[in-house]
Amino acid sequence: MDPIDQRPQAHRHVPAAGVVQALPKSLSKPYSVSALCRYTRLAMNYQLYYWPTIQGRGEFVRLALEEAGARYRDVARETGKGAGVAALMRFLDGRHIERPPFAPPFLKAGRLVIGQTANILQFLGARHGLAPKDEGGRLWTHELQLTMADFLGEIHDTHHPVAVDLYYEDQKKEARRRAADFLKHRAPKFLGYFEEILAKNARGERYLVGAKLTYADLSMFQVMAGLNYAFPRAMTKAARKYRRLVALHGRVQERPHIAAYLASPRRIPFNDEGIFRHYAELDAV
Ligand SMILES: N[C@@H](CCC(=O)N[C@@H](CS)C(=O)NCC(=O)O)C(=O)O
Repeated sequence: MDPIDQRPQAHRHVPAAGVVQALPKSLSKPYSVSALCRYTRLAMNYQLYYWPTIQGRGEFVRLALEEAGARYRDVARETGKGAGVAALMRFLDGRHIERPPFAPPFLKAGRLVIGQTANILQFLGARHGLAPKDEGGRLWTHELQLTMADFLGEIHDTHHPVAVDLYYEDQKKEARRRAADFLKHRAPKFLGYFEEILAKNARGERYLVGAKLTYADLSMFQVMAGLNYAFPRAMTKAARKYRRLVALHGRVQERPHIAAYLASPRRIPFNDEGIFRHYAELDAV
C-alpha cells in the first residue's frame, strides 16, 4: 500500500518525508494529493515472480506493469543472490511465508504477496488506472479476465489433454483430438463471446469495458497474439469473424508503452514450452 494511503485521512495532504525527498523537480508545489499518489504508485518497486523462460501467465502481469510504466523486477529472470528460480521456489515452498501462492505468477508489492493472475491484475488495475473505478465496472473487468483464464486453460489443454506432467510427445494422439474439437467448438465459442462484448459495449467497440483501456484489453491482446502464434492457419481463416478482436489486438500493440515493450528484450518470444505452442499438426483446419 502507498505510504500516503496508510496514514490517517486527516493527514493525507502531508507527504511522508521519504516521498518528498524522492519527488522529481518537475512536480510543482504545492503538491496535490492526486499527483503525490500517482507519483508514489509509479515509484513503487514491484517484484514479479514467474518462470523465466516462457511468457506464460506472467505475461499478462507484465503487460499491465509495462502499460502502467511501473517499475518492477522480474526476479526469476535475474541472477545472483535472492534472485533466479531459487527465489521463486522459496515462496512456493511456503515455509517462511504466511500466505504462500499456489503457483506463479505472483507479485510482491511492499509486504503484500499476491497470487493468481486475475487477482494480481485486479490489484494493479485499481492502482494504475487500468480498471473502472465503479464497482460494477471493476467486477465486469474481473469477470472478463476470469473468462480469459478459463479460455487459457483450454488453450493449454490442446497440447496437454491428458496430463500436465507428461510430455507432449506422450499425448500427441489425444492432443490432435482435443485441438480439433477446440478449433471447431471451443475457440469459436470464446472468441465469439469476446467479439460480442466489443460489439455490445455501449461506449464503443474500441475496448472491452467502457471508453478506456483496461487490463482486460491487454490480456485480450495477449490471447490473440498467442492464438496467432499457436494456430496461424486457423486464425487466418477465422479472422473475418472476429474483426473487432483483430482490431483490438492491433490497437493495443501500437500503444507506445506496449510497442516499446514488445520491441525490447524483456518480451521473450513464444516457444514450445509455454501455454501457447505451435505444433503444425494441431493447427488443422
Ligand atoms: N489460476 C492460476 C494458475 C497458475 C498456474 O497454473 N501457473 C503455472 C504456470 S503458468 C504453474 O506453474 N503451475 C504449477 C502447477 O499447477 O503445479 C493463475 O491464473 O495464475
